[in-house]
Amino acid sequence: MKAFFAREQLLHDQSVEFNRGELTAPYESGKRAEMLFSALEAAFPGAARDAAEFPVSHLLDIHDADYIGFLQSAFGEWIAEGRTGDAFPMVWPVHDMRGEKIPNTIVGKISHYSFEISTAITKHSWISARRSAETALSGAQELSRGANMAFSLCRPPGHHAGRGYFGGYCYLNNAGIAAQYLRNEGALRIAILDVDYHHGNGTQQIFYDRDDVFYVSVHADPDTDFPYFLGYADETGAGKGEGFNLNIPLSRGAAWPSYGEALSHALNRIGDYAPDALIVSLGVDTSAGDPLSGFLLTRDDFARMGAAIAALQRQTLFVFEGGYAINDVGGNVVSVLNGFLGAAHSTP
Ligand code: SP5
Ligand code: ZN
Repeated sequence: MKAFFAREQLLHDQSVEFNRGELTAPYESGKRAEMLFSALEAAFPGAARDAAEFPVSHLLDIHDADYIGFLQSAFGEWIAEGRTGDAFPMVWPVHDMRGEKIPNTIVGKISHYSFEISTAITKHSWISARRSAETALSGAQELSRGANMAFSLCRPPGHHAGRGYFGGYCYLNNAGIAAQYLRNEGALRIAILDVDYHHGNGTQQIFYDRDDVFYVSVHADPDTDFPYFLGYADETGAGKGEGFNLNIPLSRGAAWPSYGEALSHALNRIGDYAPDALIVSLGVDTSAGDPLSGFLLTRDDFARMGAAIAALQRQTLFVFEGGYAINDVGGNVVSVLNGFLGAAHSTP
């Protein structure tokens, strides 16, 4: 197994996060990626690889050009207007307001290109987000060269980022960018299995009208959990993409019996689709004890998850997403990968 990582991903460093009506330390920190990297090095000696660099065209395959331009210049514009802290969005064009407008000032622009208040643009967000996408691309390239599996330690995460917006700690849709890379390399059908606690609203949006990328997500019911406004079971795709989006929302408190059943259903549907490759948006914020989540998966459950995924017998790229119990993240990810590799070894 190769595990891709890029040090520049640690540079993004948000000062505070607005949560529960309070300013808190950000849940999504560089520390969690550093600790995960150490756990991977200990569990899989020699597996670590530096992410390669890729042309920006791979980002433009998935994201709007004006959004990519905005991400690159936003922090500079914010500082040029005399501000000193991180660039936070503050106002959104809801309901019948003029959502199509892109105001000229940075405060207006940052609102146009975002959807929620806990995620800011900081001095190094762009470089970290770009290297995170390149970390996913490096894993995809490994698959295109014939590897059975790879792990991409992406940070910041990606699945909440849409074609033209950031939020939920995400700026670039790493899994989506990797999926399109594999399509460009000749794969006909890609499945994305999203097991993060939260629904991947960005990934769903990007592929909603496509039948060549099947998005399947098991997540907390958006009736009670972020991102609230997408991720319901009746969202099944549109146009050519009808039938190629599958949401399986679960109630808070879900543990392995109900989670495992939902995962089996998801994997059966992916098996029927017969994808050339599988991308797993691997959030481990489903862990019991995660500060943002309400699911109750254990270390052993994560190994069961890995084994269940391996049973599909597809080329598989794991792309890291959420997971905020920083002392448990490494062990849980290693458990998924060991579950996958153990099951892979036991089949010829
Ligand atoms: C990639 C990813 O996992 N993004 C998650 C973004 C969630 N952002 C805000 C969640 C607010 C949850 N409220 C805290 C409840 C604490 N008990
Ligand atoms: Zn999450």
